[in-house]
Amino acid sequence: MKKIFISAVAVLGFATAAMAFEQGVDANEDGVLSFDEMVAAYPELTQETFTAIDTDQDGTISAEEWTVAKELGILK
Ligand SMILES: [Ca+2]
Ligand SMILES: [Ca+2]
Repeated sequence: MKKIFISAVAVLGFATAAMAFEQGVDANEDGVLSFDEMVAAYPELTQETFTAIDTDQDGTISAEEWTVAKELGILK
C-alpha cells in the first residue's frame, strides 16, 4: 500500500500542470468537489469512500485529492 501511495505521489508531481476535474464534475465551478457533486459523478460513492478520498478532511475533494483517488483506482 505504501509503495502504491508513493508512486501516486510521483505521478502527481509530473501531472500538476494538467490537473483538473473532468468536465462538468465540478458543477458550481468553485474548484473543489462537494459530496453531492461527487455522488452526481459517481452514484455508487459512499460517505465512507468520500471521507477516504478527502485526505485533508476539509469536507471537499480538491484536484489533488481527485487525482490521487484516480491514480489509486478508487475513482474510475
Ligand atoms: Ca464544486
Ligand atoms: Ca479535501
